[in-house]
Amino acid sequence: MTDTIFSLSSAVGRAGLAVIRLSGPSAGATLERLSGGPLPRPRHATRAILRDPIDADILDDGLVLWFPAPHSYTGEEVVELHLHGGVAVVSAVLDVLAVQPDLRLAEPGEFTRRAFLSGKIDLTAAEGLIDLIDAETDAQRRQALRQADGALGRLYEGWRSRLVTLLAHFEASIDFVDEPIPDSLELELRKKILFVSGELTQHLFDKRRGERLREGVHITILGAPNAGKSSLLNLLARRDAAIVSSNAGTTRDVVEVRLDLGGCPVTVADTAGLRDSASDVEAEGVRRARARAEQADLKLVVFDGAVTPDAPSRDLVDADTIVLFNKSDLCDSVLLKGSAALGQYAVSVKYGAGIDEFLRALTAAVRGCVGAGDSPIITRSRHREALTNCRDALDRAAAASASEFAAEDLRQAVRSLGRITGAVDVEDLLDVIFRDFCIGK
Ligand SMILES: Nc1nc2c(ncn2[C@@H]2O[C@H](COP(=O)(O)OP(=O)(O)O)[C@@H](O)[C@H]2O)c(=O)[nH]1
Ligand SMILES: [Mg+2]
Repeated sequence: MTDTIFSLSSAVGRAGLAVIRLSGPSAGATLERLSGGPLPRPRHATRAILRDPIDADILDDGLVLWFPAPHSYTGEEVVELHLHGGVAVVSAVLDVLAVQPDLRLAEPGEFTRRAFLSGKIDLTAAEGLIDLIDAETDAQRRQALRQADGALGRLYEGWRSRLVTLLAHFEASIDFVDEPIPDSLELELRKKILFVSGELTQHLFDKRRGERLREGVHITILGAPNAGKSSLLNLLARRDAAIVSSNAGTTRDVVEVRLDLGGCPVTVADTAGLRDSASDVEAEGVRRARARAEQADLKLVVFDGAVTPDAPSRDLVDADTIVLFNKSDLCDSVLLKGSAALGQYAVSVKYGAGIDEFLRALTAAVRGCVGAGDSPIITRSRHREALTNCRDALDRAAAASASEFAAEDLRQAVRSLGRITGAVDVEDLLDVIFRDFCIGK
């Protein structure tokens, strides 16, 4: 028999309310024991005085909810205790639960793991729930909610069931050797396989927008020493995150801040000024700056508008770059001619001139990186890997020299999709996926 698990499902610490959740075959019986009465009406908040069953000592006066199986989050019997959120209240109730028969403390993610195992949600929905709890910005919240609702899972299951049907045709022809697939049907089947492969290719061609939204868009600030890079970082961060100084070469290591730009999470990195340096430490800083430039989703290349644009910075400008000519308070604006940049702005970071326009362009560029479309998109490298495997197997199937080989490749493709949603055996993946969950979820 499965254990009944319990845990504090709200955050630890002093608060107005706290929620303790129980799930498993003894959840209902435990509630009866604590409340000293019959089970309340299912799914209705009911007031109850909770007592220690051993000495009838009062624990708290709160609300309880009873979800009989299978109509609950986990598919098992579930009880929620809504308590006063004091540290002592919560620990008194947890202590009493810990000594009840058949009860034990839940492991992180165990409630959701049970929801998956009982078929309440698929793996992509479980991942969506983790993302929803971790979401820090509005766009992340929307993406996570869509995935938790099963949109991504439905897309993958749709492809999988189409492939299962195609596979059945091939398998039938293998089982009945006397009745090989007619050539015209075989051609038709292979066309359909290629069609699904094409849809997968389109789905994969997403510039990692979903993953970028989960992880945050990486922006790197680059430019010559003294151009105003650290000043720009501080402006974006609205605090003194990096040291600003008129001494060239002050910033040596990469300084990072995480912010919310128009609902999207971004990590902005300030770097050492690009120049040939006498000092080893500064040279290492320049090496790190260049490495960052390569990984960045977006680059902000800053020039001191009062001096001729330096070659090392100019060389970094590409289609993922916004160019800033800083210190417009000191000079007339110049622009790079024939540049591939996303945009060029004359600004004064110190005095605020031109900053609003630049911030609008930057926010639009960030949104472009993550895309805020309504269709479900890939949010994890695990999905991408499985989809790529699936697509490759489909292409092999379409080109296979015999039906047997086509069937084998199709089986692989079906299996790859099944591993994303958890429709096939994914025992080996569960620990990795649920590791990211917090306790009580
Ligand atoms: N006049 C003027 N000075 C600026 C402006 N932005 C930055 N500075 C100054 O330029 C110097 C170098 O700035 P800093 O942000 O440390 O540049 P970094 O070396 O590129 O990080 C500092 O003295 C800043 O105060 C600006 O818009 N106008
Ligand atoms: Mg600096």
